[in-house]
Amino acid sequence: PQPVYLKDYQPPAFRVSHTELKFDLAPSATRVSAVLHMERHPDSAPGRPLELDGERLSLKRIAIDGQELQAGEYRVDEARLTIAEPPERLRLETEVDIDPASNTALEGLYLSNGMFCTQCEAEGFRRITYYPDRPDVMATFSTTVIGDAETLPVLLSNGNPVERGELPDGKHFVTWEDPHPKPCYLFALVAGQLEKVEDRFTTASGREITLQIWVESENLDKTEHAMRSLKSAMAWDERTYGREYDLDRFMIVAVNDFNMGAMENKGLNIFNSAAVLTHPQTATDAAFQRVEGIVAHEYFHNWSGNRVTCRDWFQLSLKEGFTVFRDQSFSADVNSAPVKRIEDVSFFRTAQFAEDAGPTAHPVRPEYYIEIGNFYTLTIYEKGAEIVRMLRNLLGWDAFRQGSDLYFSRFDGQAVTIEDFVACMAEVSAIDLGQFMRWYSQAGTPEIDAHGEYDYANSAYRLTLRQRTPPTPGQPDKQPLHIPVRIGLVGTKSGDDLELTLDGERLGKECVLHLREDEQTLVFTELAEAPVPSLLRGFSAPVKLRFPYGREDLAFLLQHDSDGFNRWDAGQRLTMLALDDLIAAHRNGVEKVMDARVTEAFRGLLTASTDDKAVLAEMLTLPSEAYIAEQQPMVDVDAIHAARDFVKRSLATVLRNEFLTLYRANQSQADYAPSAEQIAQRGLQNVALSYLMSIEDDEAVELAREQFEAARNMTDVRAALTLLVHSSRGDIADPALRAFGEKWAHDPLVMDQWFSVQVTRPQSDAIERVKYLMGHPAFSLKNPNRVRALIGAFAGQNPVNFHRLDGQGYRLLADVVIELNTLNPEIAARIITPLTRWQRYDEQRQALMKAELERIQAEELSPNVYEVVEKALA
Ligand code: BAL
Ligand code: ZN
Repeated sequence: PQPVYLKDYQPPAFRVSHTELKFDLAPSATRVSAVLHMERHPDSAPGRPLELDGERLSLKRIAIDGQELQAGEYRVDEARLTIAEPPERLRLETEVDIDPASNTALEGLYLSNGMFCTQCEAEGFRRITYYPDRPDVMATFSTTVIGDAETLPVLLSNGNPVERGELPDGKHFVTWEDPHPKPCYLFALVAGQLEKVEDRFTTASGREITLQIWVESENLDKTEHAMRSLKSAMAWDERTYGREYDLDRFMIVAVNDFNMGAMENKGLNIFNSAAVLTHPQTATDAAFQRVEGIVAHEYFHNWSGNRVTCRDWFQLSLKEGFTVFRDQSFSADVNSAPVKRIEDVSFFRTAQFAEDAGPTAHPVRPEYYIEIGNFYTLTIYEKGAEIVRMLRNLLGWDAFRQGSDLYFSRFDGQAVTIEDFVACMAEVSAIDLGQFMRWYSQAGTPEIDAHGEYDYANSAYRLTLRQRTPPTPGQPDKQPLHIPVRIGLVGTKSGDDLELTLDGERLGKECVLHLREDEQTLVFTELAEAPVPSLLRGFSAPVKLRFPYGREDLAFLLQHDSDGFNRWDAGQRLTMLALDDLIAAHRNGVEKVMDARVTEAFRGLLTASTDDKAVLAEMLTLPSEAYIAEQQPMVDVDAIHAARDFVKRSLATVLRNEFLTLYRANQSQADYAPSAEQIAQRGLQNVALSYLMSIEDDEAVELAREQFEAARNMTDVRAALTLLVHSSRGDIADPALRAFGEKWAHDPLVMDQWFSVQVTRPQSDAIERVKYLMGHPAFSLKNPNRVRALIGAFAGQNPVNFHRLDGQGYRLLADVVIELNTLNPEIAARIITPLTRWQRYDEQRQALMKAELERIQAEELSPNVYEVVEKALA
């Protein structure tokens, strides 16, 4: 497969003003008739041929302006249809047959549980009909869907329905018109036996919008939260960004087989059922919050993505980074803002940092790709969002909002670039963002080494920051970045933020340093007392910041930092120092000793009164094994597991009464609501239970058992079940698992949780369980959610077993990748990730992992898997 390069971008030779589609739906032979109204692009050189993308299409007819084309007037190969000498303006008609029933890749038009549905981003539309499948070709669409009236009573597409009727042979049709020009990646079609829940939203300007969520009938009771989230997101986007919805109806459809979380098709969002369906008894608090965030994310795309879209796929972060930033801000506003930031950063530093340090590291705007489907990554999405957040921080909200308004008004209806977006921000703020643009072109996580000294004689604090970005594949040398570092100085006597004076200027109690050079030194003067610096407050830039904090400093910041995020981070750093010692002790076979400062810090957290239960639950949560691994020069999965386990048990032993009190004080009573308050309370209850269960004494096991049996919400049921299954008490866990499996056998999303709970258990039989469960009737390799719940959870969240020294974990994953490579290449290329990180492990494991990658490489590979494996072995 050949790479595509950003530098080779050319505007399309032809544009499409209007697209007429007709689908005659049948599982194995759907006839797609297309009429494209086209004309040569003003920037195209005359004589350039007309090229239309098309894959797996069986061409039945082609005509221009009513004249059938003869052989020799066009050429078809496996990727495109070429017309060498087209007229400058033309009406191109094609008819093709496609086979949705055999489409297991879930790109283009496919069948899910007997329902027809589409996924076109990034390049799925070319599996539906011949078309210039690129985001800078925007057209209005009119779509007629024809299907069997009995088996396909509901026929949906983008926009507004304008006509419907009966047809011979028991068929019926609906015609949809979408008046907003859109690229074909936003096209959508759904047909099936669906039922809807309907609501209304009145926009700020008084327009009435019909909101519909379409689901299979058994899921009608699982839509309430998504609908509430949608209305709340619509109101938020009007309030916060001045963005109103622009069609008369907004539809969401839940689909069982879906590669992504959801898709922002114009007016017809298609959702993975896991990203939209919730019910207190079937979905955890985390799932409720994820649904809220994803519903908002897809809705927000209507402006940041659909009205203004990307010129080419290298600009993917233009819409994704901005939209993730928007959905993060929304979730922060409607829930606990500090907790949302802690969760996002904690995930980012675990998973995106690992991506940035691995063989598939790429800039937020890549320079080339083989398969764009491989670039729906944490770097494009989450790091892209951090870059937008930095812009917000550099400009301040008001100017940032002005920049956003300018961007939407200047480029409405256009397909644009990241430069266009940043230029709007520079224009409204008069800030030079030239150097800042390097954030988009340089891969890798920048590292800042900071050190500081208090000069007692002059009451001054001298702070030096040095930045460096390590080499990444293809980018050996890096330039300094423009990094906003938010700083406070906390007085060691008072515990308060000190007034900051820099070069004679008073800056208040917090400032943002613009780090642009390799090294910069600041001297804060007129300080009444020695400070401990609080750096990178709120994680003001996506970097690794090192400062030689002593453990007392961290314990101090944990108590006094006025920045909630940094207070939490101080606790994490303190725990990490203790974990580092314990990991070393484990490796050296030395007795492990718990750091009393950590225990005392936890005692402080448990005994101080707090009204922010959500933050407390985060503070009491130990860094995950994956996060700890990310901090180590070489990952020793067994030592990490043992060290973390030791910390947990030590804390639980010394603070057992405190954890018990916390548990009792927060036990669920009220009827379930996904409110911030209740979620925080359940968070505390279950974090307390997890400490108590780490000792596995009879009382704790009994508490978990009782909770499992009595709880009426999935959050509490699943927490208790997980703790039991991950304990050594098979006598209690096995019947609980059985009961759970029987109760929920009919609900695939709950069975996914049942799979995950089992395959993440640290005991040594995990691989055998994975193999056994792969034969379970509820499992199928063809369904991405099942694959993620079983294989993904095992390989990503069970390090001690995945990295077993007999190589069985690696072999299992490679076998699955090989099978998925033909079934669903996009999922295959994602699920392989843990194997690609082989450089991080010891030699023995490296050899085993590489051998599996080489075994995969020897297969006939899809471009998706080929690209990832080549990079991993380069
Ligand atoms: N555009 C793909 C799905 C999403 O990011 O919303
Ligand atoms: Zn998105």
